[in-house]
Amino acid sequence: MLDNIPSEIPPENLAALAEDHYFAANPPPRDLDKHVALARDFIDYHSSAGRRLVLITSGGTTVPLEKQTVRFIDNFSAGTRGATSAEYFLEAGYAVLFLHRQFSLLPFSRHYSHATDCFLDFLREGPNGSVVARDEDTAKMLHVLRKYRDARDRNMLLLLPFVSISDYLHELRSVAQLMRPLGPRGLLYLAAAVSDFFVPPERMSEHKIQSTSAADVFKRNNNGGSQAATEEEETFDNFDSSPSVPRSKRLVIDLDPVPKFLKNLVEGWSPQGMIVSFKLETDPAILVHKARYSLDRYQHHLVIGNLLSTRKWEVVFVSPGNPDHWIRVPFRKHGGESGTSVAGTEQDEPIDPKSLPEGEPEVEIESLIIPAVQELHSKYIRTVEDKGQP
Ligand code: PAZ
Repeated sequence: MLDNIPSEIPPENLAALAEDHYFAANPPPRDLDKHVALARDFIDYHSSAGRRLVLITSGGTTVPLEKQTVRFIDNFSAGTRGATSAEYFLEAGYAVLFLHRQFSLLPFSRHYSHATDCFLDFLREGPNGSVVARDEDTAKMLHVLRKYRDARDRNMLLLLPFVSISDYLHELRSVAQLMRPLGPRGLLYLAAAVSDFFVPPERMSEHKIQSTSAADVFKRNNNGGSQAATEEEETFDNFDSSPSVPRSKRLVIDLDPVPKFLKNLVEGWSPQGMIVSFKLETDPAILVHKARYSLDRYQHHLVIGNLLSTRKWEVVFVSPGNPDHWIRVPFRKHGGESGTSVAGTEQDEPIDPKSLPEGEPEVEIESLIIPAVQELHSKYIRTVEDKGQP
């Protein structure tokens, strides 16, 4: 972290200093150069066609505890929001650069992965040793396959994976900087669930963190220690049933805050693109306040607030100069009279999760979010083009 900041550095330069420090200290992902080359070609292709392009970030980031990573901290995000949004952006004519957590949900294939059924359950053996879709799944699978093939064949979808928080930040910075030629036609839709904390490299163990001191004793013995000490140490480990584990045997993880780079993104990396961030909370009482605070602090264009328990049913749009705008999928109140439809934008506070029906909504909320974002993006482009700047 930035200890010893020289007092003569003006506060407005602190963000740049934090950026330089973070990116110098945390190594880039191995494939960054390859990804940058792919992203550059993709962006240039769509930029010269005058097309809108959206960078979607999706899925969670890992926080490695070791440099040769065996253990890491992770979060809940499966990438549903990002992958589903990508399909609706493609539908709306956007080229989509999909920066996603490796092995999280992908547009189109999401319909058949991470499902309750194994994907093999959608298939059966056909004539002459062929493999075909089950009859009841054929129509939907063909529909999804055609859309996927169309997006790929027309070079409208680029998939770039990341794993850790530092991979994510390196990739985001590089891709956002490449988006400059798009001007206001570039849209950044930051739906990834990014860790707020990390282990800085100077405090990260190179090798797997040990749960016993056997390795220390091994090293000591190699330097002339005794066999008796080895046996004594090896029998004591963290899996002992002793109710009170001494502090020396615990794994205490000390995390630093991840620098907030939204300011750098807004002011430096992608100064002309429209920037949409997401804010996730679990406490309904603070959601709108936190979303508005983020908007005021980073001065970007839209914060989409959502609650963990209701994120597939409602979100709130918080944007400069506009009242909070709730978007909801129509639903019938759980336990309410049949036909009682609660929907729309009238209710201006979070819905009670207990009133929601069981299971998944019939409508994907992204089918409502993307047209609303698209409308704001159109306004944004007009404003920038009229004024000559955002
Ligand atoms: O990936 P998912 O569909 O399970 O969840 C989506 C989400 C809740 C991660 C996303 O909508 C979101 O709020 N992302 C930002 C999280 C945050 O950093 O506050």
